[in-house]
Amino acid sequence: MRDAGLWAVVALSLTVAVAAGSACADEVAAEDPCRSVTCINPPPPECDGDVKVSRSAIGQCVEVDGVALCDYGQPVRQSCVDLGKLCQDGQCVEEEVDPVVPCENVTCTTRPAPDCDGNVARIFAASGTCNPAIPPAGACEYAVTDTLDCELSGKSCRAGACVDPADFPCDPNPCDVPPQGTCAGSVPTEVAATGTCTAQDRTASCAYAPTTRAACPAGQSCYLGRCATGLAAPAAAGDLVIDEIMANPAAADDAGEWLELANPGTVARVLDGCVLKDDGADSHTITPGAGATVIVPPGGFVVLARSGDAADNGAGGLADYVYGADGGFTLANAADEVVLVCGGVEIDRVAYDTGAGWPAETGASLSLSPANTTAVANDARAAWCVAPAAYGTKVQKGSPRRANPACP
Ligand SMILES: [Ca+2]
Ligand SMILES: [Ca+2]
Ligand SMILES: [Ca+2]
Repeated sequence: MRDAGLWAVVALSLTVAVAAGSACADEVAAEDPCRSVTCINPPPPECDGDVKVSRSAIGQCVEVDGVALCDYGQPVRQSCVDLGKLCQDGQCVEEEVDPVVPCENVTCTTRPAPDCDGNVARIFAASGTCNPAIPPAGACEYAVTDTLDCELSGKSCRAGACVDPADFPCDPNPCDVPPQGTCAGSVPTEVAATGTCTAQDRTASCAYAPTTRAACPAGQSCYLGRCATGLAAPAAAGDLVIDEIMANPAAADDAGEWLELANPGTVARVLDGCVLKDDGADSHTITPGAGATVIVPPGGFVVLARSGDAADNGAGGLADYVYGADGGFTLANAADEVVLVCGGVEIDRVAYDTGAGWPAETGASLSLSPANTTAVANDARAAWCVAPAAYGTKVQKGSPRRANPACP
Protein backbone atom coordinates (compact mmCIF):
# COMPACT_ATOMS: atom_id res chain seq x y z
CA MET A 1 0.00 0.00 0.00
CA ARG A 2 1.22 3.45 -0.82
CA ASP A 3 -0.02 6.02 1.60
CA ALA A 4 1.30 8.86 -0.52
CA GLY A 5 -1.67 8.27 -2.81
CA LEU A 6 0.33 8.94 -5.95
CA TRP A 7 0.09 6.37 -8.64
CA ALA A 8 1.66 6.10 -12.07
CA VAL A 9 -0.66 7.16 -14.84
CA VAL A 10 -1.61 4.43 -17.23
CA ALA A 11 -2.06 6.98 -19.98
CA LEU A 12 1.32 8.58 -19.48
CA SER A 13 2.57 7.17 -22.78
CA LEU A 14 -0.02 9.25 -24.61
CA THR A 15 1.65 12.37 -23.41
CA VAL A 16 4.97 11.12 -24.74
CA ALA A 17 3.41 10.16 -28.06
CA VAL A 18 2.05 13.63 -28.55
CA ALA A 19 5.45 15.11 -27.82
CA ALA A 20 7.24 12.87 -30.37
CA GLY A 21 4.81 13.67 -33.18
CA SER A 22 5.03 17.39 -32.70
CA ALA A 23 6.91 19.76 -34.94
CA CYS A 24 7.71 21.86 -31.97
CA ALA A 25 9.02 19.45 -29.36
CA ASP A 26 10.23 22.05 -26.87
CA GLU A 27 6.86 23.66 -26.87
CA VAL A 28 5.09 20.41 -26.36
CA ALA A 29 7.57 19.24 -23.74
CA ALA A 30 6.77 22.34 -21.77
CA GLU A 31 3.15 21.46 -21.75
CA ASP A 32 1.47 20.20 -18.54
CA PRO A 33 1.94 16.42 -18.53
CA CYS A 34 -1.53 16.13 -16.85
CA ARG A 35 -3.17 17.92 -19.77
CA SER A 36 -4.92 14.89 -21.23
CA VAL A 37 -4.74 12.60 -18.23
CA THR A 38 -7.83 11.25 -16.53
CA CYS A 39 -7.39 9.48 -13.21
CA ILE A 40 -10.05 6.79 -13.14
CA ASN A 41 -8.00 3.71 -12.33
CA PRO A 42 -7.55 3.70 -8.59
CA PRO A 43 -5.65 0.80 -7.08
CA PRO A 44 -7.97 -2.08 -6.21
CA PRO A 45 -9.30 -2.22 -2.66
CA GLU A 46 -7.28 -4.32 -0.24
CA CYS A 47 -7.78 -5.99 3.10
CA ASP A 48 -5.83 -4.81 6.12
CA GLY A 49 -6.87 -7.56 8.47
CA ASP A 50 -10.67 -7.18 8.79
CA VAL A 51 -10.55 -3.66 7.41
CA LYS A 52 -11.35 -2.92 3.81
CA VAL A 53 -9.02 -0.24 2.44
CA SER A 54 -10.15 1.55 -0.72
CA ARG A 55 -9.59 4.84 -2.47
CA SER A 56 -11.68 7.32 -4.35
CA ALA A 57 -12.80 6.14 -7.80
CA ILE A 58 -11.67 9.41 -9.36
CA GLY A 59 -8.28 10.90 -8.67
CA GLN A 60 -6.45 14.06 -9.46
CA CYS A 61 -3.47 14.19 -11.77
CA VAL A 62 -0.40 15.80 -10.30
CA GLU A 63 2.93 16.50 -11.94
CA VAL A 64 6.02 15.27 -10.20
CA ASP A 65 9.31 16.03 -11.89
CA GLY A 66 7.61 16.32 -15.28
CA VAL A 67 5.81 13.04 -14.83
CA ALA A 68 2.02 12.85 -14.48
CA LEU A 69 0.88 10.86 -11.49
CA CYS A 70 -2.61 10.21 -10.18
CA ASP A 71 -3.49 11.13 -6.64
CA TYR A 72 -6.48 9.16 -5.32
CA GLY A 73 -6.36 10.79 -1.90
CA GLN A 74 -6.23 9.24 1.55
CA PRO A 75 -7.43 5.65 1.83
CA VAL A 76 -10.96 5.02 3.12
CA ARG A 77 -11.01 2.36 5.86
CA GLN A 78 -14.16 0.38 6.53
CA SER A 79 -14.29 -2.26 9.26
CA CYS A 80 -15.99 -5.34 7.83
CA VAL A 81 -16.51 -6.70 11.34
CA ASP A 82 -18.78 -3.74 12.08
CA LEU A 83 -20.99 -4.99 9.26
CA GLY A 84 -20.93 -8.52 10.61
CA LYS A 85 -18.75 -9.57 7.70
CA LEU A 86 -15.22 -10.65 6.86
CA CYS A 87 -12.70 -8.91 4.59
CA GLN A 88 -11.72 -11.01 1.62
CA ASP A 89 -9.91 -9.87 -1.55
CA GLY A 90 -10.59 -6.25 -0.72
CA GLN A 91 -14.31 -6.74 -0.11
CA CYS A 92 -16.50 -7.18 2.95
CA VAL A 93 -18.21 -10.53 2.44
CA GLU A 94 -20.63 -12.65 4.40
CA GLU A 95 -19.00 -15.25 6.55
CA GLU A 96 -19.23 -18.47 4.69
CA VAL A 97 -21.28 -21.05 6.50
CA ASP A 98 -21.19 -24.58 5.31
CA PRO A 99 -24.71 -25.51 4.21
CA VAL A 100 -26.28 -28.14 6.45
CA VAL A 101 -26.87 -31.37 4.63
CA PRO A 102 -29.47 -33.29 6.64
CA CYS A 103 -28.27 -36.68 7.84
CA GLU A 104 -24.75 -36.12 6.43
CA ASN A 105 -22.28 -38.18 8.44
CA VAL A 106 -25.05 -39.31 10.80
CA THR A 107 -24.92 -42.90 11.96
CA CYS A 108 -27.88 -44.29 13.84
CA THR A 109 -26.48 -46.84 16.26
CA THR A 110 -27.74 -45.52 19.60
CA ARG A 111 -30.69 -47.74 20.41
CA PRO A 112 -33.39 -45.73 22.20
CA ALA A 113 -34.42 -46.88 25.66
CA PRO A 114 -37.67 -48.83 25.78
CA ASP A 115 -40.69 -46.56 26.19
CA CYS A 116 -44.44 -46.62 26.54
CA ASP A 117 -47.00 -45.94 23.86
CA GLY A 118 -50.03 -45.55 26.08
CA ASN A 119 -50.02 -48.80 28.06
CA VAL A 120 -47.89 -50.69 25.53
CA ALA A 121 -44.18 -51.17 26.18
CA ARG A 122 -41.96 -50.81 23.09
CA ILE A 123 -38.45 -52.08 22.36
CA PHE A 124 -36.44 -50.61 19.51
CA ALA A 125 -33.95 -51.95 16.96
CA ALA A 126 -30.23 -51.57 17.70
CA SER A 127 -29.68 -49.51 14.59
CA GLY A 128 -31.87 -47.11 12.74
CA THR A 129 -31.95 -44.85 9.74
CA CYS A 130 -31.62 -41.13 9.56
CA ASN A 131 -34.70 -39.35 8.29
CA PRO A 132 -33.59 -36.14 6.53
CA ALA A 133 -37.12 -34.74 6.70
CA ILE A 134 -36.89 -34.18 10.46
CA PRO A 135 -35.68 -30.64 11.10
CA PRO A 136 -33.25 -29.13 11.55
CA ALA A 137 -30.61 -31.62 10.43
CA GLY A 138 -32.38 -34.94 10.19
CA ALA A 139 -32.82 -37.40 13.03
CA CYS A 140 -32.46 -41.09 13.62
CA GLU A 141 -35.51 -43.29 13.55
CA TYR A 142 -35.51 -46.78 15.01
CA ALA A 143 -38.03 -49.47 14.19
CA VAL A 144 -40.04 -51.03 17.00
CA THR A 145 -38.96 -54.66 17.21
CA ASP A 146 -41.09 -55.81 20.12
CA THR A 147 -44.20 -54.67 21.97
CA LEU A 148 -45.90 -55.81 25.12
CA ASP A 149 -49.42 -54.75 26.05
CA CYS A 150 -49.26 -54.25 29.82
CA GLU A 151 -53.04 -54.30 29.97
CA LEU A 152 -52.96 -58.06 29.34
CA SER A 153 -51.21 -58.68 32.65
CA GLY A 154 -53.21 -56.09 34.56
CA LYS A 155 -50.18 -53.85 34.82
CA SER A 156 -49.27 -50.42 33.62
CA CYS A 157 -46.42 -49.29 31.42
CA ARG A 158 -43.68 -47.15 32.97
CA ALA A 159 -40.39 -46.37 31.23
CA GLY A 160 -40.88 -49.22 28.79
CA ALA A 161 -41.67 -51.89 31.36
CA CYS A 162 -44.90 -53.43 32.61
CA VAL A 163 -45.13 -52.76 36.32
CA ASP A 164 -47.69 -53.09 39.06
CA PRO A 165 -49.03 -49.56 39.61
CA ALA A 166 -49.32 -50.37 43.32
CA ASP A 167 -45.51 -50.36 43.42
CA PHE A 168 -45.57 -46.71 42.37
CA PRO A 169 -48.15 -45.08 44.64
CA CYS A 170 -46.63 -41.64 44.08
CA ASP A 171 -46.82 -41.77 40.30
CA PRO A 172 -48.93 -39.91 39.42
CA ASN A 173 -48.74 -37.66 42.49
CA PRO A 174 -51.94 -38.26 44.49
CA CYS A 175 -51.30 -35.33 46.82
CA ASP A 176 -53.85 -32.80 45.64
CA VAL A 177 -56.53 -33.17 48.27
CA PRO A 178 -55.14 -30.80 50.88
CA PRO A 179 -56.24 -31.07 54.50
CA GLN A 180 -57.85 -28.15 56.31
CA GLY A 181 -55.51 -25.54 57.72
CA THR A 182 -54.73 -25.29 61.41
CA CYS A 183 -54.67 -22.65 64.12
CA ALA A 184 -52.28 -22.01 66.98
CA GLY A 185 -54.37 -19.68 69.07
CA SER A 186 -55.18 -16.83 66.71
CA VAL A 187 -52.34 -17.64 64.30
CA PRO A 188 -53.55 -19.40 61.15
CA THR A 189 -51.53 -21.87 59.11
CA GLU A 190 -52.70 -22.72 55.61
CA VAL A 191 -51.39 -25.61 53.57
CA ALA A 192 -50.42 -25.79 49.91
CA ALA A 193 -53.04 -27.09 47.47
CA THR A 194 -50.56 -29.66 46.15
CA GLY A 195 -48.32 -31.76 48.36
CA THR A 196 -45.24 -33.89 47.94
CA CYS A 197 -45.59 -37.64 47.96
CA THR A 198 -43.42 -40.19 49.71
CA ALA A 199 -43.85 -43.87 48.95
CA GLN A 200 -43.19 -46.50 51.55
CA ASP A 201 -44.23 -50.14 51.35
CA ARG A 202 -46.50 -49.36 48.41
CA THR A 203 -48.26 -46.67 50.40
CA ALA A 204 -48.21 -43.00 49.52
CA SER A 205 -48.01 -40.39 52.20
CA CYS A 206 -48.58 -36.74 51.40
CA ALA A 207 -46.96 -33.71 52.97
CA TYR A 208 -48.51 -30.31 52.28
CA ALA A 209 -46.22 -27.35 52.85
CA PRO A 210 -47.62 -25.14 55.60
CA THR A 211 -47.65 -21.35 55.44
CA THR A 212 -48.15 -19.53 58.70
CA ARG A 213 -50.03 -16.23 58.35
CA ALA A 214 -50.12 -13.17 60.53
CA ALA A 215 -52.26 -13.51 63.64
CA CYS A 216 -55.93 -12.73 63.08
CA PRO A 217 -56.77 -9.07 63.82
CA ALA A 218 -58.51 -8.07 67.00
CA GLY A 219 -62.12 -9.21 67.04
CA GLN A 220 -61.44 -12.16 64.76
CA SER A 221 -60.72 -15.77 65.57
CA CYS A 222 -58.92 -18.53 63.73
CA TYR A 223 -60.80 -21.57 62.44
CA LEU A 224 -59.16 -24.25 60.26
CA GLY A 225 -56.36 -21.94 59.20
CA ARG A 226 -58.55 -18.95 58.36
CA CYS A 227 -59.52 -15.79 60.21
CA ALA A 228 -63.25 -15.46 60.87
CA THR A 229 -65.39 -12.64 62.17
CA GLY A 230 -67.41 -15.18 64.12
CA LEU A 231 -68.59 -18.77 64.40
CA ALA A 232 -72.24 -19.56 63.77
CA ALA A 233 -74.62 -21.97 62.09
CA PRO A 234 -75.66 -20.96 58.57
CA ALA A 235 -78.63 -18.68 59.07
CA ALA A 236 -79.64 -17.36 55.67
CA ALA A 237 -79.78 -18.51 52.09
CA GLY A 238 -76.32 -18.19 50.53
CA ASP A 239 -74.34 -18.43 53.76
CA LEU A 240 -72.91 -21.62 52.23
CA VAL A 241 -72.89 -22.62 48.57
CA ILE A 242 -73.07 -26.12 47.12
CA ASP A 243 -70.21 -25.92 44.64
CA GLU A 244 -69.21 -29.46 43.66
CA ILE A 245 -71.18 -32.68 43.34
CA MET A 246 -69.75 -36.15 42.65
CA ALA A 247 -72.96 -37.97 41.78
CA ASN A 248 -71.55 -40.61 39.47
CA PRO A 249 -68.16 -41.79 40.69
CA ALA A 250 -65.94 -44.12 38.71
CA ALA A 251 -65.81 -46.48 41.66
CA ALA A 252 -68.84 -47.90 43.41
CA ASP A 253 -72.00 -45.86 43.20
CA ASP A 254 -73.26 -44.78 45.77
CA ALA A 255 -70.24 -45.37 48.00
CA GLY A 256 -67.99 -42.97 46.11
CA GLU A 257 -70.42 -40.05 46.14
CA TRP A 258 -69.45 -36.76 47.76
CA LEU A 259 -70.23 -33.09 47.61
CA GLU A 260 -68.39 -29.91 48.50
CA LEU A 261 -69.68 -26.77 50.22
CA ALA A 262 -68.00 -23.39 49.84
CA ASN A 263 -68.14 -20.60 52.41
CA PRO A 264 -68.12 -17.25 50.57
CA GLY A 265 -68.56 -15.20 53.77
CA THR A 266 -66.37 -14.08 56.65
CA VAL A 267 -68.09 -16.09 59.40
CA ALA A 268 -66.99 -19.68 60.05
CA ARG A 269 -70.06 -21.89 59.66
CA VAL A 270 -70.94 -24.85 61.85
CA LEU A 271 -72.79 -27.62 60.03
CA ASP A 272 -73.79 -29.68 63.05
CA GLY A 273 -77.54 -30.28 62.98
CA CYS A 274 -77.95 -29.12 59.37
CA VAL A 275 -79.90 -31.42 57.09
CA LEU A 276 -78.74 -32.73 53.75
CA LYS A 277 -81.77 -33.77 51.70
CA ASP A 278 -83.47 -33.92 48.37
CA ASP A 279 -87.07 -33.21 47.38
CA GLY A 280 -87.91 -36.88 47.85
CA ALA A 281 -87.34 -39.04 50.88
CA ASP A 282 -83.55 -38.72 51.25
CA SER A 283 -82.62 -36.85 54.41
CA HIS A 284 -79.56 -36.94 56.60
CA THR A 285 -78.95 -34.80 59.67
CA ILE A 286 -75.28 -33.89 60.05
CA THR A 287 -74.28 -35.42 63.36
CA PRO A 288 -70.57 -35.51 64.06
CA GLY A 289 -69.38 -37.85 66.78
CA ALA A 290 -68.93 -36.81 70.36
CA GLY A 291 -66.46 -33.96 70.69
CA ALA A 292 -66.39 -33.40 66.94
CA THR A 293 -67.83 -30.58 64.91
CA VAL A 294 -67.98 -29.79 61.20
CA ILE A 295 -66.86 -26.27 60.34
CA VAL A 296 -66.60 -24.57 56.97
CA PRO A 297 -63.93 -21.86 57.34
CA PRO A 298 -64.41 -18.47 55.61
CA GLY A 299 -63.17 -18.66 52.04
CA GLY A 300 -62.77 -22.40 52.50
CA PHE A 301 -64.49 -25.67 51.74
CA VAL A 302 -65.72 -28.89 53.31
CA VAL A 303 -66.31 -32.24 51.67
CA LEU A 304 -69.25 -34.32 52.81
CA ALA A 305 -68.85 -37.89 51.60
CA ARG A 306 -70.84 -41.08 51.61
CA SER A 307 -67.70 -43.04 52.55
CA GLY A 308 -64.46 -42.32 54.32
CA ASP A 309 -62.66 -45.02 52.37
CA ALA A 310 -59.94 -43.87 49.98
CA ALA A 311 -60.78 -46.71 47.60
CA ASP A 312 -64.33 -45.37 47.27
CA ASN A 313 -63.32 -41.72 47.05
CA GLY A 314 -60.38 -41.89 44.67
CA ALA A 315 -58.22 -40.18 47.32
CA GLY A 316 -57.29 -40.58 50.94
CA GLY A 317 -58.42 -38.02 53.49
CA LEU A 318 -61.13 -36.67 51.25
CA ALA A 319 -64.04 -36.53 53.70
CA ASP A 320 -64.45 -33.81 56.33
CA TYR A 321 -67.64 -35.59 57.29
CA VAL A 322 -69.02 -39.01 56.34
CA TYR A 323 -72.81 -39.12 56.08
CA GLY A 324 -72.90 -42.81 55.24
CA ALA A 325 -76.12 -44.64 54.54
CA ASP A 326 -78.06 -42.99 57.36
CA GLY A 327 -81.12 -41.26 56.00
CA GLY A 328 -80.56 -42.72 52.57
CA PHE A 329 -79.01 -39.58 51.13
CA THR A 330 -77.82 -40.55 47.67
CA LEU A 331 -77.04 -38.59 44.56
CA ALA A 332 -78.90 -39.92 41.53
CA ASN A 333 -76.74 -39.92 38.43
CA ALA A 334 -79.25 -38.41 36.04
CA ALA A 335 -81.36 -35.94 38.01
CA ASP A 336 -81.59 -35.08 41.68
CA GLU A 337 -81.69 -32.24 44.19
CA VAL A 338 -79.07 -31.37 46.76
CA VAL A 339 -80.64 -29.26 49.49
CA LEU A 340 -78.96 -27.93 52.61
CA VAL A 341 -81.31 -26.86 55.42
CA CYS A 342 -80.02 -25.43 58.70
CA GLY A 343 -82.33 -24.41 61.56
CA GLY A 344 -85.30 -24.79 59.25
CA VAL A 345 -83.84 -22.34 56.70
CA GLU A 346 -82.93 -23.51 53.21
CA ILE A 347 -79.33 -22.36 52.84
CA ASP A 348 -78.81 -23.58 49.28
CA ARG A 349 -80.18 -25.98 46.73
CA VAL A 350 -79.04 -27.31 43.39
CA ALA A 351 -81.35 -29.33 41.18
CA TYR A 352 -79.37 -30.95 38.41
CA ASP A 353 -80.87 -32.81 35.49
CA THR A 354 -78.72 -34.31 32.76
CA GLY A 355 -81.88 -34.72 30.70
CA ALA A 356 -82.20 -30.93 30.73
CA GLY A 357 -78.64 -30.47 29.53
CA TRP A 358 -76.74 -30.42 32.81
CA PRO A 359 -73.20 -31.60 32.18
CA ALA A 360 -72.31 -35.11 33.32
CA GLU A 361 -69.49 -37.60 32.95
CA THR A 362 -68.93 -40.82 34.80
CA GLY A 363 -66.06 -40.43 37.24
CA ALA A 364 -66.13 -36.65 37.15
CA SER A 365 -67.76 -34.23 39.53
CA LEU A 366 -70.17 -31.50 38.57
CA SER A 367 -68.02 -28.44 39.23
CA LEU A 368 -69.38 -24.93 39.79
CA SER A 369 -67.52 -22.24 37.91
CA PRO A 370 -65.58 -20.21 40.52
CA ALA A 371 -67.14 -17.10 39.00
CA ASN A 372 -70.57 -18.31 40.18
CA THR A 373 -70.09 -19.17 43.83
CA THR A 374 -73.44 -17.92 45.05
CA ALA A 375 -76.56 -19.79 46.05
CA VAL A 376 -78.49 -18.03 43.27
CA ALA A 377 -75.96 -18.38 40.45
CA ASN A 378 -75.54 -22.11 41.03
CA ASP A 379 -79.18 -22.73 40.09
CA ALA A 380 -78.33 -22.41 36.40
CA ARG A 381 -76.88 -25.33 34.50
CA ALA A 382 -74.60 -22.94 32.56
CA ALA A 383 -72.81 -22.14 35.83
CA TRP A 384 -71.51 -25.71 35.98
CA CYS A 385 -69.16 -27.91 34.04
CA VAL A 386 -67.71 -31.37 34.23
CA ALA A 387 -64.61 -31.10 36.44
CA PRO A 388 -61.69 -30.76 34.03
CA ALA A 389 -58.80 -32.21 36.05
CA ALA A 390 -58.14 -35.53 37.75
CA TYR A 391 -57.44 -35.70 41.48
CA GLY A 392 -56.00 -38.17 43.97
CA THR A 393 -55.28 -41.50 42.33
CA LYS A 394 -56.33 -39.82 39.08
CA VAL A 395 -59.14 -42.23 38.31
CA GLN A 396 -61.70 -39.48 38.92
CA LYS A 397 -61.93 -35.80 38.13
CA GLY A 398 -62.70 -33.08 40.64
CA SER A 399 -61.15 -30.68 43.15
CA PRO A 400 -62.21 -31.84 46.61
CA ARG A 401 -61.55 -29.35 49.44
CA ARG A 402 -59.99 -26.75 47.22
CA ALA A 403 -61.17 -24.01 44.90
CA ASN A 404 -62.73 -25.22 41.69
CA PRO A 405 -60.73 -24.60 38.54
CA ALA A 406 -62.28 -22.36 35.92
CA CYS A 407 -64.69 -24.14 33.62
CA PRO A 408 -63.10 -24.81 30.23
CA1 LIG B 1 -74.97 -41.69 42.19
CA1 LIG C 1 -78.84 -22.74 44.67
CA1 LIG D 1 -63.66 -28.03 44.74
